[in-house]
Amino acid sequence: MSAVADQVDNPYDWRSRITPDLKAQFERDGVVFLKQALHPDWLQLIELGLARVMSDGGQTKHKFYADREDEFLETIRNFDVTPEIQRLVYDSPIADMIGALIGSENVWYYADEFFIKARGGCGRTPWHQDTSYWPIAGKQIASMWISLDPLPKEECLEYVAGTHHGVMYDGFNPAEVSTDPTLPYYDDDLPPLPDIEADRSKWNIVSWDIEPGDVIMAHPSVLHGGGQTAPGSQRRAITVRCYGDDLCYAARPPSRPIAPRIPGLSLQLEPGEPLRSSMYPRLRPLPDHKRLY
Ligand SMILES: O=C(O)CCC(=O)C(=O)O
Repeated sequence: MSAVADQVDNPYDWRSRITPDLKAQFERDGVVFLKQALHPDWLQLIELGLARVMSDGGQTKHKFYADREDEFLETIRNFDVTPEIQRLVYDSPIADMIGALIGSENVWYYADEFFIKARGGCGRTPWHQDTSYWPIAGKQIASMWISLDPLPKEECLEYVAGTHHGVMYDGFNPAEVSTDPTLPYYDDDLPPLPDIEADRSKWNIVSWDIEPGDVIMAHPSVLHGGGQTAPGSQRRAITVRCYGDDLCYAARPPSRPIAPRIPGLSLQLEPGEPLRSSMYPRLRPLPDHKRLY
């Protein structure tokens, strides 16, 4: 088989998957879906990383709906403490795919998060935009959402297409999600989140049936939220977030810390400066000290 035919036939060759149409869709909707884009080996690595995170008492498990039947867990910046997630971030095609989608040859790591709904009956991930919590501005950033479990679209992460072009709302308050998932985080100058669940028909909600190996890539300013798990189901997902050249530091309301907290960042950077910090290592081009050959 010729090299060109091989590229087109091999779904795991990311170069043939990030097409001009896909990039145009990302620009328009802020979210795209790719079937069978990640080789099962990368999923195995995520599974190993998740097992280490769950047995690591030093990695904080944040609880949504704490101590209720619908409780689920989230862990953030697993990269900092988990060799499997470091390998995933440096060695897998995730950074290449995000770089190609956002149009940046330089790619930096922003964060990763596990969302662990380990059984049926775990609650909804509240609707939100990530950028409300993050000290950034710019277009060249995307999160890749990867589920280890097959899911029907109702249990997948859902997005309101195009909302990255609109208003930046306040975040939800993690401590109050059991009471009202639209209660504001900063309660300062950002408008409160709309109650999307109250009338879903008013919003252009998109989601997909998911098989392991499928991925969703989204701009973090797109409103998104996640379905409950059905009885007998589980949904173990990781999201990996990377950015490119145009991303800058930006201030957020002073009433609450950004999430995750990055103490010292506001002492190093002025609003509008490129987001450069030892917290955000370069992934592409791969630094020499990360080359294995
Ligand atoms: O998986 C989830 O429920 C939430 C994911 C999320 O908010 C994200 O990827 O930004």
